[in-house]
Amino acid sequence: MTAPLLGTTAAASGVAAALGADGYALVEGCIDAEHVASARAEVERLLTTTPFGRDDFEGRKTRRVYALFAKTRALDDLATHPLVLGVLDDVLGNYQLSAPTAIEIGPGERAQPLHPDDAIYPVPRPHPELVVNVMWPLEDFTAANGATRVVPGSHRWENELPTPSTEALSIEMPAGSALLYLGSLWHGGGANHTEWARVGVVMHYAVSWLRQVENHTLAVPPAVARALPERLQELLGYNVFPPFLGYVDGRHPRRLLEH
Ligand SMILES: O=C(O)CCC(=O)C(=O)O
Repeated sequence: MTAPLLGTTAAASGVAAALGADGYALVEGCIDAEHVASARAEVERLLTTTPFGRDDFEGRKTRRVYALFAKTRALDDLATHPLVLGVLDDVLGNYQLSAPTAIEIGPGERAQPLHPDDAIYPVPRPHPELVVNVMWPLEDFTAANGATRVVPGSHRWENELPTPSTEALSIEMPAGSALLYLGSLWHGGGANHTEWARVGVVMHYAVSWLRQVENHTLAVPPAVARALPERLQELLGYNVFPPFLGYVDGRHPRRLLEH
């Protein structure tokens, strides 16, 4: 089985259609090698002070960098990539960054348990899509080094659970690709059987009427947020879901960033 490959000229509507059909879509060539290298260098820098995970879900040989937008500017462009935002406009409508995380799966790590990311919200399935993820591999992802695994079509499952015979597909993809997958899709990080760590950044978005998994308006100091592009400020939570969900003292939260 191969992943749907939409190519560099993929239009947002085509990617959204693939997400609806399969639960995931792979778009190669979204960022160039220079961009990958600068993002990778920054993530490597942050990883030097990042501990390993605390349980089997985070991964005991896996390191995760949270509060990314407080720590580096190298990933801002990924968060606001035009193709991604076009797909999100189509699939989620009003959305925000929820749990953006850099993930380094270390040598010897076991496969992460399969899960749907939207299970964190106590909303019975099926439901309208609440979450979309974008995995940005900062090096080539292979089945051997822990490529993200997906269960195609599982976004349509209601109460089914994976079994030992469930076929999870490792999405092999070159650095610079974007793997989009719905929050309702069962997926997980792969086992790393190589001697080298696998590094990627997952940008996790949720509809704006839900609570963000990470509280970015607290994680990113206002002095940092103030200097960011307006769209990124909105995605971090300086926004309302119309007409006024999320106001601060009766006003749009963007006002807090004005001098
Ligand atoms: O690292 C990956 O490939 C996926 C990680 C993931 O699904 C998660 O941490 O929720």
